[in-house]
Amino acid sequence: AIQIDKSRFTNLALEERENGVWVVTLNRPTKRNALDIDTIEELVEFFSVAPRAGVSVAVLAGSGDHFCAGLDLIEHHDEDRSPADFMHVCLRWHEAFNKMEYGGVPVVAALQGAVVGGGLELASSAHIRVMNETTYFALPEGQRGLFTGGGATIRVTDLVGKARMIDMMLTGRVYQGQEAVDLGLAQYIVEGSTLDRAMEIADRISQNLPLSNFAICSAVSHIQNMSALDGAYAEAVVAGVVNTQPDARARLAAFADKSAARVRRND
Ligand code: 1HE
Repeated sequence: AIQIDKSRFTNLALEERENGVWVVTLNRPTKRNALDIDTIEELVEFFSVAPRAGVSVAVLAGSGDHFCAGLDLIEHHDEDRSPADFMHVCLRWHEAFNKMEYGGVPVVAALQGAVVGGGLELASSAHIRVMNETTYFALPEGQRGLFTGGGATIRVTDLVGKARMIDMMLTGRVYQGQEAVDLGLAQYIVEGSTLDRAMEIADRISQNLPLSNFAICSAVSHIQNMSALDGAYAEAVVAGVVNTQPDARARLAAFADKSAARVRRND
């Protein structure tokens, strides 16, 4: 497997935990983890190699009280970018976020405080989002004279629907608490540490076979972009590979000999 050279990362703090779970922490708390171009490049690098480096699950976190304040507005102001410059910036964001969504490594985001603008674009590229009572979601681009450039038109619209997405962009509406879960912005709301719960979720996911996780965290997204006809075909091909993997034989045998856990309703 490829080795991840942690010394190449400064805006991201990388930590390897048990069972191939890696914690990837946005590490500019004094800037509320705003996404400058260096951070985006580090995300591209990490999520490009992670699928081949034995990363079973990536837990994405932000240091400090806020997950992520979105685009680094100071850098954007100082650089005084041309349209072409900023288009290329956005294409790097897409490179990073597409690697996350389609790369096959499950990404669990631990969210606290502001998850706004590009921070929401980043969070919406994760497969699972965990929030708590401090977490809030918004798209302040409209008020800043900006537009989303990191995939929100696609991913946030997928989560909340077109009408809510447009309302969030036009009015800067903030969603928080249980309502945010009900809308689909997060799947879990917890009291206290979102990182602790994200780690528990990651640990559970890491018990699955890697090829199953790869398929879940790449095929569902790819198939969503296909027609139903082509998607059904792709699903059959993926299932052909995954459902006959040699490592699955032991799990099937355990079911057959009744030693495997049964699926039961929650108590
Ligand atoms: C930043 C940024 C940033 C904070 N870029 N530096 N995003 C926004 O419009 C969100 C802008 N940020 C905020 O609304 C607030 O900063 C927060 C709610 C996130 C946090 O509030 P607070 O009171 O804890 O912090 P603060 O005092 O506002 O900021 C602390 C420092 O972080 C300060 O720097 P300092 O050097 O003066 O100490 C801020 O300048 C810095 N900071 N947010 C740069 N975003 C691909 S297109 C994507 C489009 C977008 O994402 S638009 C951006 C939307």
